[in-house]
Order: sequence, then C-alpha cells, then structure tokens
Amino acid sequence: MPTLSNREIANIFETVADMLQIKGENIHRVLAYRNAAGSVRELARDLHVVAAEGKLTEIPNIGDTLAEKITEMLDTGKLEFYERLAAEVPPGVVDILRVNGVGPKKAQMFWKDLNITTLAALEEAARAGKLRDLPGMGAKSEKKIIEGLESLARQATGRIPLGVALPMAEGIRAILLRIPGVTRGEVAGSLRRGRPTIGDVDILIECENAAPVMDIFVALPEVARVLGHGPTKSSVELHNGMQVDVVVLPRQRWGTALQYFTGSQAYNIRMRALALAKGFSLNEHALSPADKSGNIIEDAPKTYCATEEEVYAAVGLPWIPPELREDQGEIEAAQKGTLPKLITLDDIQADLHMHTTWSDGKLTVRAMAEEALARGRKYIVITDHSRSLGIANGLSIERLLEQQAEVRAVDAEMGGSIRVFHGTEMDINADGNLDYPDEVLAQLDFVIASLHVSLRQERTQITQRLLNAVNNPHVDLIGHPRGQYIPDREPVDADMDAVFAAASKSGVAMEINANPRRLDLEAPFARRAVQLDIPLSINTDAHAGDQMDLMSFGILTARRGWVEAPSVINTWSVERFIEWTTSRGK
Ligand code: DGT
Ligand code: CA
Ligand code: CA
Ligand code: ZN
Repeated sequence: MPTLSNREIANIFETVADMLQIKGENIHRVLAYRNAAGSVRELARDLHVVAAEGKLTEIPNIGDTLAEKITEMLDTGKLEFYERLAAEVPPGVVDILRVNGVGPKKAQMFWKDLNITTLAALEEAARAGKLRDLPGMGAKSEKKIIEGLESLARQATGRIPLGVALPMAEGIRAILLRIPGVTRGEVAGSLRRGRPTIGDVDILIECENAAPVMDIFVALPEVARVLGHGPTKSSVELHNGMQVDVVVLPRQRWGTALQYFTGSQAYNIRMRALALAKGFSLNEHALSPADKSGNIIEDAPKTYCATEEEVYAAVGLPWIPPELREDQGEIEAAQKGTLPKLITLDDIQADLHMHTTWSDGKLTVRAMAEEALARGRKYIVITDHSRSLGIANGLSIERLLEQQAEVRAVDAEMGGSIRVFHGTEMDINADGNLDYPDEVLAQLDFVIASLHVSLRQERTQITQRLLNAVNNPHVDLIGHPRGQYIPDREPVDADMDAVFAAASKSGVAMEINANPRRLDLEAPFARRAVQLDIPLSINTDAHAGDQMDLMSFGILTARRGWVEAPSVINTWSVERFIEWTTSRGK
C-alpha cells in the first residue's frame, strides 16, 4: 500500500503552487496550495492519524477541497491533479524557480521563448549571453541568474566547481600576500590537486608572525561568517557560501605543511606509512623519530622540511606532482621511477574547438584568430555549430561553405603568424544520424562530433550515437564525450568501454573540454584513453576571446589523468596535425 509522509505531501502542494504560478493562475489559488504546504509541514501529528480521526479540516489552511486531496494522497500515494499539471509544466521549469532572481514570470518566459526546461540549459543560455535580450532582462539580471545558479548548485552538492573556486581563492591569496611580513602563499587542498569540484579552500601562508595575518583574514569584506579564529589557523565562510581555511606557518615548516594540506587524505595515509617505515612519524609540522607503532620518541631531534622535496627525499621518493596525489598508483610509479612526464600549458600549440559570430560565439573569425595568436597558439580550427542546433544558430550547408571562404581569407591575411583551419562542431542528432552528409564533411579540415541534445536517452541508444560518430571516417574528434555539466548535470549513460574500444580501432581523438563546467573527459577517462592509445585533444570551446584562457583547466584535468604531451594532438606541430587529419581513415 503506497503511503506518503507529511513532508512528501507538503512538497507536492508546494510544487502544485509553483506549477500553477508558472501557468499564470489566479494568485489566490496559488497561495491556497502554498499555505496548505506550510501548514502540513509544520503539523506536529501524522496526517494518517488526523485523517483517521476525520479532523483534516481542523488543520489551518485546509478546507474541504484540500482535505479531499490529502485523503487521495494518503489512500493512493499520488495526486491526480498534480500529475495532470506535471504533464503540462516540465518539472525542470519548477526547479528553475528555485534560482535566486527567477520568479514565475521569468521561468515561464525562459521556457516558452527559449525552450529552457532544465537548470543546466538555463546556465548554458545565461553563460552564452542569451538571456539578456529577453524582455525585462539585461546583462545585470543575467549575471544575477548565474550567481543564483552557483549558489543553488552549492546547496545541492555542497561542492563548488573548480572554475568558481580557483579565481576566488587566488583573489584571497593575493590579498594575504600583501600583508607585511608574509613571504609566501599557496593554495593547497583539492584545489591544488585540480579536482573538478572543491569542498573548501585551503590556503597556506608563510609568515613568522601569524597573529596579524589571522586578524586581517577574518576581517576581510568578503567574509560573511567567522567559523574559527585561532593563533595560526582560521576558517571563514564567504558571502557566496564558500568556506576558506587559512594556515600560517614559519618557513622552517613550509614543506611538511604544504605536503600535508595538499592531500589527498588517502595519499597522506600512504606517505605517513612510508615515513614510518623509515623511522619517522610524519605530520604537518615535522618528521619526528618514532618507534614501529608510530609512537614519537620523546627528546629525539625532529627533522623540519622547508620544501616538499625534502619531505619526499626523507621518505625515499622523488617529488610527485599534486595532480597525481590520489593514491591511484602514483606512489608505486614514483618508487619504480615511472612517473609520467605530465603535459604542461607550454606544450599546447593549438586550440581545435571554438565558436564565432557565425553561430553562437561573440567574435568574428578574424578576431578569434587574433585572440589565439595573442595567446601564443600556432594554429586553430573554427568549429561552429551545425544546422540542427537551431538554438545556437547552427550553420546550414550553404552557410558552412560560405564560412569556409571567410576562414580561408583570414588564414591568408594572418600571413602564417597563425594558421586558421575550417571545421565544424557537428551535432550527433537524437536519431543517431550525423548532422552533415559525408560529402560535406570531406570538404572540411577538421570535424568534431558532439552530443548536445537528448542526453538522457537510454544506454544502448546513446552509446550507438557515439559509436556512429566514432566510426565515421570523416570525424576527427569526439567533443566533450560524456556531456556532463558540473556540478548538476550527470554525464550521459553511455557504455564508455564500447566507445573507447571502437575509438582505439578507428583512430578518432577524444576531447578533454577545458571549460571548467565540462572538464570532459574527466581525468579517469582520459587516463583510460591514453592506455588504449586513443589520441586526446584539449580545447577551450571558446565562445569569446577570454574563454581561450580556460585552457589551464583542461591541462589540470589532463595532468590528473596522467596525460603526457605526445598523446595530445594539439601539442603537435602544424605539419604533423595536417598529416594526421589528412590521413584519417580515408
Ligand atoms: P575538499 O576540501 O573536500 O575538496 O578536499 P581536500 O582534499 O581539500 O580536503 P580538506 O580541505 O578536508 O583537507 C585538506 C587536506 O588536509 C587534505 O587533502 C589532506 C589533509 N587532511 C585533512 N584532514 C586529514 C586527516 O584527517 N588525515 C590526513 N591524513 N590528512 C588530512
Ligand atoms: Ca579543501
Ligand atoms: Ca579544509
Ligand atoms: Zn562547442
């Protein structure tokens, strides 16, 4: 027998109120449901018992109609009225109401005008600047929606996307570095390891006199609440909800502290065991001589480490890059001398995925080429959206070929300072077909195939769509293969083993999309791809010039995935890139 709790019934009433409001119903009717939800939520007794006593209408805000609805839910486990509404108003539109700065009118407008029915779609549209031109909106209210989405995402997962946390952490670090007496400052914790989401920010400050640093830190205008204010450690919550811990230490202990607070916790446990095998107890302060069970030998002189390298030397290891410190085989590799030579930003020669005003980008082909040149890129590919992606102004075949002429002209104008190639980011359509025919693809320099629509299809279907792209000889790269959006859109439910197996046969490359909202492939998948000899490509997917700077997030992710430069096609020379694309399966 299906049964519902008070809380579940209150939630249904609340959602009904939201749906009625989005539909533009009479406000009194909306309020009736909202008030009923409040009364049920505050009720101290079980609704089943109250109903059995026949006293539902004695609950504040519950009249005959609502009492009947409660009875229906108690008896059947559902509410027909709610189900009818849910068929009309997509549940995702109701979620959108939870965003600060979005009321029912706006939620309805986003839904009706832009077909936005999920939080992820709202965020994509807001970040792409598509909301500002709607009636009653502007750049400011668009920004407010992005902030509201960020705060909502934090409430949902308690974790903050890397792309949000890193700039804020760097900002605070820069302020603290300006305090007199501070000689060094470093972001540690999961942020230093480059994790896609961050629980809290850990900052280490080198200073002989900790008290003033602590006092200034907790009094920063960014601080909403002081969670702890100690002599050398303090912890605060910022106005956006992000927690920041700051530890101050003298130069002598910098190495042990940085090692400890970088983590990960699992990795630290391994490091402690290695230290113990050498006769030391390792903590954030020092290496202390210890017996086999870890008891510190009193009065024995401790070893202090001013650098991480000294800590590693003491436990008999070479220094291990922070991005690898997850206890995923890196300690064994270090012992064997087989640590990977991780890719760096300097290895990047090119950016193979970007958008222009031809589809949903902000700059022209020429301007994107100049922005890329200013960032030291040697070649780029212009990859606008394909014809079926109407919301992003995708290119018809005719416009695609027109664009090719412009790209060729810009390539010539740049005079060899940077090469500009013509490609596409082609949709893999919901039915599994690729959005352009082969004879069109054959005319392009580089073809990306990406999933953008129907991401919630079942496993066999979505896997088949990816396989269709992987197996098409004209496709060079699978863009953001798993379609995740951090932190709230789960990846597609594809059989990645099957996709990787096919990719290693067809020779197609896989993207590490550097946008911090994507980071797709994520590190464990990138690592798997390298093991299977699948070429990778780290691209910004820039829709504006400054987005080309997101490359560093892709590099962090690649490093977490043990990726070395030769595996990444956009570290190659332009000659090798041309050779590779022309030889691809044709
Ligand atoms: P987060 O903040 O959840 O994204 O992840 P982390 O790694 O930044 O963790 P956090 O902030 O709790 O602590 C920072 C580092 O300090 C962590 O990576 C390792 C070290 N640590 C913290 N607590 C412990 C502990 O109980 N044992 C050990 N071995 N290390 C710890
Ligand atoms: Ca942390
Ligand atoms: Ca912490
Ligand atoms: Zn793109």
